[in-house]
Amino acid sequence: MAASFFLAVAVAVVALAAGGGGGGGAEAATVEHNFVVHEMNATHLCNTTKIYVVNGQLPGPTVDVAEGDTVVVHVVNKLPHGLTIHWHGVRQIRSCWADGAGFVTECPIPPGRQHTYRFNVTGQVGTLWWHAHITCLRATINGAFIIRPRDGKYPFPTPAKDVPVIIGEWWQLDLIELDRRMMDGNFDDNPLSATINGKLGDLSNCSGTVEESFVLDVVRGQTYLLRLINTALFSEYYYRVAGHTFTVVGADGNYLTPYKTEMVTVAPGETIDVLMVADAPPGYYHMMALANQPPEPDLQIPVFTSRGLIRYAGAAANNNGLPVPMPVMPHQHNTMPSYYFRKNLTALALPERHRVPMHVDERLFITLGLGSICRGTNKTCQRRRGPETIVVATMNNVSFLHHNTSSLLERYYDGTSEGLYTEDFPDRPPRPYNYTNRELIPPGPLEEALEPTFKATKLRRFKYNTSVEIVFQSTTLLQSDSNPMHLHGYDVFVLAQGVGNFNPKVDVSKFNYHNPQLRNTVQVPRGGWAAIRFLTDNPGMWYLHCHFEFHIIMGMATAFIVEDGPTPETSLPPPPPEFKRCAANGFSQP
Ligand SMILES: *[C@@H]1O[C@H](CO)[C@@H](O)[C@H](O)[C@H]1NC(C)=O
Ligand SMILES: *[C@@H]1O[C@H](CO)[C@@H](O)[C@H](O)[C@H]1NC(C)=O
Ligand SMILES: *[C@@H]1O[C@H](CO)[C@@H](O)[C@H](O)[C@H]1NC(C)=O
Ligand SMILES: *[C@@H]1O[C@H](CO)[C@@H](O)[C@H](O)[C@H]1NC(C)=O
Ligand SMILES: *[C@@H]1O[C@H](CO)[C@@H](O)[C@H](O)[C@H]1NC(C)=O
Ligand SMILES: *[C@@H]1O[C@H](CO)[C@@H](O)[C@H](O)[C@H]1NC(C)=O
Ligand SMILES: *[C@@H]1O[C@H](CO)[C@@H](O)[C@H](O)[C@H]1NC(C)=O
Ligand SMILES: *[C@@H]1O[C@H](CO)[C@@H](O)[C@H](O)[C@H]1NC(C)=O
Ligand SMILES: *[C@@H]1O[C@H](CO)[C@@H](O)[C@H](O)[C@H]1NC(C)=O
Ligand SMILES: *[C@@H]1O[C@H](CO)[C@@H](O)[C@H](O)[C@H]1NC(C)=O
Ligand SMILES: [Cu+2]
Repeated sequence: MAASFFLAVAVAVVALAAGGGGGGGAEAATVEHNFVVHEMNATHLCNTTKIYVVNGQLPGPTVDVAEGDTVVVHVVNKLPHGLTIHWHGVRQIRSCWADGAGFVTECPIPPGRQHTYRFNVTGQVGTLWWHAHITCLRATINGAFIIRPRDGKYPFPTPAKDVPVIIGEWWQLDLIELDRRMMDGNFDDNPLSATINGKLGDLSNCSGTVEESFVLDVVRGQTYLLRLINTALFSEYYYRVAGHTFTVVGADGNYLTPYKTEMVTVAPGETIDVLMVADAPPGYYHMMALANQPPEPDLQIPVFTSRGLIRYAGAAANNNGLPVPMPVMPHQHNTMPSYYFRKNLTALALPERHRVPMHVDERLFITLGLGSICRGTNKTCQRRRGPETIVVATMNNVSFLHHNTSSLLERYYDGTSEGLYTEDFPDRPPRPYNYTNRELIPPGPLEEALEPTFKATKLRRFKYNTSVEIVFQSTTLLQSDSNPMHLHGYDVFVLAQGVGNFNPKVDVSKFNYHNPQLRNTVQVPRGGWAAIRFLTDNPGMWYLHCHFEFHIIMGMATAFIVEDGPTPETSLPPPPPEFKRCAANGFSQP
């Protein structure tokens, strides 16, 4: 059970603020939460382990706001280590200080201390989420962040009920220990199971004890809005419900053109909103989340699934003796359904939000892959997954060196960045090669010359109001994963995606300027590419990283500096009075 201090925590205080109006809807409110982050014992698969949670809940509390509201969250850190909370997908316009990216926008809240995050939610509607953004803690410290339309009107029939469906993982290993091992290039650890809303599901059992399943109660004829969120550290998931279909209506806090499908796919960091009509004969139906992964010769992880249940009101307890239908899932090695699913999605173009910049000021081409560095202080070492190397992840052949005593934003703001980072993140790969050649995957033989790399904190600076185009290219260097790339502080237009190597001569003609999706997380296909465009209209220090936890820890990350514009309204304000600088949090900077 949760410790007693949890009982003293008020769940949410909603207070009306002055002003607001807008769209004839309800007035803007201040939504206030207390998050007490603490250790808790949990028992799964016959083993009691210590986990890290918010307010005794797994998943954590839902933040539920209307567009235009102010959010205030008081975080009390009762863990024995540092903590930050990131508001994943919230644009944080001119409030970069509240972004909660550990050592990027703030130094972590020390054990026993508290911090208040305060920000506005403007111009976004749908589902986002929040999570710890330090080490691997986000596996259990996470929750849904729902933004409702200010006027209460959806561009689709109002659902009877909406339900977060959080797909995650159950880790038996301590998450701090997991982080330490991954940083050392050790990738032998795996979760024990996938979870749906924290439940492992009845396909998992031990000593005859079956794990609990997530159950969704429905009434025949009603429509449900499922808010899917992938909080997993490792995998992209396929999700289906037997006997039912979905209409996809949103993703990452933006509406989509309604798209009918039997299956959705959601990568770490992404959210997908779907409508599901309970239109089947009353009874029980299984839902299923299945992780996909590249086939061999890529290194294999176990197959992760979680099974849940749809239960119709009035259904006989024994389902009239009939077996409960199971959805038919793709093969776990078939990653193409993910590609086709995303290709079929377009934005529900809103005139005030959907102006794709038609010119490009800065063009980047960024390769995503793995590499290796020598263990210890050796300058040369035996490559090809030998004991002398540490496998790392790279963007344009730079493996991001994460700092652990300073905040990049603070040092940028203070003008004291020298020695901490440089601003020479490369705009293109230093050494072009056949990025998707299968012979770059061990046993090779082509990877040996390309895998040596290095660690450095290289950032990229942009002037305010710059139109940036980036083509991300997933490579097969050492492995052939997809890469869910997440940019803080922005939604980006996804102009196109493709398999194989990006070829500007052919592929630019496929760009969708009319109604491209706006996403904060862009799944760059396995062995393929994705092209994005955005306008630098939000000054600050914005983390850009892969949302596979092992990739970010290994260095598939950088940060974008967006300079102030010409006016106070286009500039990053000073840190708010309640903001705690690194020194105040006990970090002595080099
Ligand atoms: C978890 O269980 C251990 C062993 O029974 C106990 O010492 C510890 O106090 C428990 N922790 C919490 C947070 O309840
Ligand atoms: C939120 O919006 C209000 C009203 O526009 C403004 O006064 C306030 O400074 C904003 N707060 C933040 C943290 O951006
Ligand atoms: C229970 O989990 C702990 C922590 O990961 C692990 O060391 C131990 O071996 C597990 N015990 C069993 C019976 O699986
Ligand atoms: C437990 O799991 C195993 C393997 O998945 C399965 O074969 C078995 O039927 C399950 N047992 C129960 C009681 O559900
Ligand atoms: C849309 O999805 C269907 C079914 O998966 C697929 O056959 C089709 O190719 C997709 N459309 C596009 C444009 O990718
Ligand atoms: C460093 O290089 C030497 C000579 O090649 C080798 O014997 C040693 O094991 C290497 N050290 C590490 C940590 O790989
Ligand atoms: C902090 O970073 C330094 C240098 O990058 C590294 O040597 C050290 O192990 C890191 N400490 C922790 C606790 O991660
Ligand atoms: C690149 O590699 C792919 C996959 O192995 C291969 O089909 C293609 O022909 C190669 N392209 C070039 C230009 O060598
Ligand atoms: C990365 O840079 C290293 C030199 O630092 C070089 O040996 C290697 O071939 C490069 N790899 C790629 C993929 O560019
Ligand atoms: C941004 O730049 C465009 C021209 O590229 C200009 O028309 C616009 O006024 C600028 N906006 C701001 C806020 O500076
Ligand atoms: Cu990645």
